[in-house]
Amino acid sequence: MPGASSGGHPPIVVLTGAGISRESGLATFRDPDGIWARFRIEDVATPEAYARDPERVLAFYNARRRGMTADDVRPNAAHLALARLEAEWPGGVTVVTQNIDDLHERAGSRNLIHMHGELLKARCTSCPDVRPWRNDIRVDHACPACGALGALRPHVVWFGEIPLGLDAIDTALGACGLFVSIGTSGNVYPAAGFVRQVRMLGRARAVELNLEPSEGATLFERARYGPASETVPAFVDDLLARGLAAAG
Ligand code: BJW
Repeated sequence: MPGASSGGHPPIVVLTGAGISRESGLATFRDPDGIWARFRIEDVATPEAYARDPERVLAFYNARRRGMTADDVRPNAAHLALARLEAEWPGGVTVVTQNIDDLHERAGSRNLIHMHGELLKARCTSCPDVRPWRNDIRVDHACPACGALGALRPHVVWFGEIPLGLDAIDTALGACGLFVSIGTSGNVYPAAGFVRQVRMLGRARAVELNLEPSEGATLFERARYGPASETVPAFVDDLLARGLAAAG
């Protein structure tokens, strides 16, 4: 029985995607008004695009960084509910986010893995330096650590690059008794494969909270559909009141 050995409060892994930040004012990728309706992936989100035209790629991310740091972009009720779950759930909660915004940490989540990186950091392609970076990155910037010119890039994971934190994610998925996927379309791997991974291990229940059924919807045992700002707080209240029975 999932969670039977841990008294109804087994470790939880929550996977989040762009949908959780939409009601904070940040666009998703694949919705009709999403980022990929305005930009081609091949132009802005691959290492080849950056090698070919770094100014274009940096401009894309500079604009998104400015959007993300706007005064009216704040954590919404869904981010806050996940931070409350982490604070109150006895079995421990790991949030694995595909998002490069900082809304989970601003809401108070601490056990957090940014598998696709963080836009408020820059990294150097000439040395191992990764550092907080809130301003535009320009092609003529020098790396503050090694001095290399034109080597700074956003600390994000593009298509064809290996996501971050995969060992820690594997460990968390292997130990969890509940997997919750929130606001992700299930199009991008390896994140899209996590639900299959936990179901194959046979120890975890899997729940989807999304606006609509995702690509992998049939792999989840339970689903609640609606805006994250409503479904996530309600699900968290239910979990904290009834334990794993809320996911059954
Ligand atoms: C709401 C809502 C509301 C809206 N409330 N919900 C063929 C087969 C299988 C795999 C591959 C393949 N060919 C290539 C691959 C691999 C490739 C891949 O998956 N490609 C697919 C397109 C097929 N993956 C990679 O290259 C990854 N790396 C990799 O695989 O390395 C190899 C490796 C892996 C493991 C071990 C060893 C080696 C890297 C992927 C990098 C993705 N990067 C991006 C850009 C990051 C930086 C940036 O933000 O610009 O990440 S792409 C983009 O998609 C971004 C997102 O994190 C990611 C996922 O999108 P997400 O979050 O799901 O958003 P949407 O818009 O798709 O969905 C939003 C959802 O929310 C929708 O369902 C809405 O309904 C919902 N919603 N409003 C609740 N209010």
